[in-house]
Amino acid sequence: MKSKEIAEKLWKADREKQALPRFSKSGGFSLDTAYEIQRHLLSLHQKSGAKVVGRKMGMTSVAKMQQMKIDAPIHGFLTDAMEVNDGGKLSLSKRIQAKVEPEIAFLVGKDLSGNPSVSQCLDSVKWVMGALEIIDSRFENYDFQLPDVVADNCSSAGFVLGKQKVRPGDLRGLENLGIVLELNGKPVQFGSSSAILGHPARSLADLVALLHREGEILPAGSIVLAGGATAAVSLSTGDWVRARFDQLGEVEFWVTD
Ligand code: OOG
Ligand code: MG
Repeated sequence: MKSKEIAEKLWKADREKQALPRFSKSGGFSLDTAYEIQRHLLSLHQKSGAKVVGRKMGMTSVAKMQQMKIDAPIHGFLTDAMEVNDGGKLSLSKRIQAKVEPEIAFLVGKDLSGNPSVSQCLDSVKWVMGALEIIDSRFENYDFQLPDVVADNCSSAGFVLGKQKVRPGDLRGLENLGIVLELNGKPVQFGSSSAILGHPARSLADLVALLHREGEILPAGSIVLAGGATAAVSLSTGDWVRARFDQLGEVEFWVTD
């Protein structure tokens, strides 16, 4: 199958809420091909009217690597159509098997390119925010290998940005912020921003380096999710999800039919 056809299958699986067996079960493809498929998938999102607003990193913490049994950082794209407002509603009517995970988000104020250092990345960050990511694998039971999940845009389905925006210089230790994920008022996951490659800005630096390998840059204005700091939690209708972050406030949403 050609990359374009695989992207169309993933797009259809998402639109029709019909999860697929992982491609790696029947031969699969390389990681380079997986990113090519992801780029075709992006054009399908764009054809439907969505606009790219940023990028996400995945598998940047031990908690996620252990949960998903994949140990290499990966990246995907975020579009305006994926955004859910803080305090808003997430409808499961369009989702297959949605899960949520707390993340640290950046708004990048200056273009980032090449292989920047962590401090160069921090200099370019305008805002740091607490965030929640909604993931929804297009593979049955989240059963995938590295190239599968990359092709599937790293399971991306949605994101919520906290209203509180903080400049990196105004934070006392971006590399060790406590994070609590609550489901219906009960804490279900605990983490720290240190779980994200030791420092969330390391994830940003790795993202820019990965994009550079593909001949791309991270433009000013991009939103970046640095990767889950805890394992992800499954969502059901009626759930109230809230994440609480040291120095970055709270982010929440409600899950509806
Ligand atoms: C893949 C997405 C990984 C993260 O933050 O590590 C990810 C998955 O878990 O299905 O978003
Ligand atoms: Mg994530």
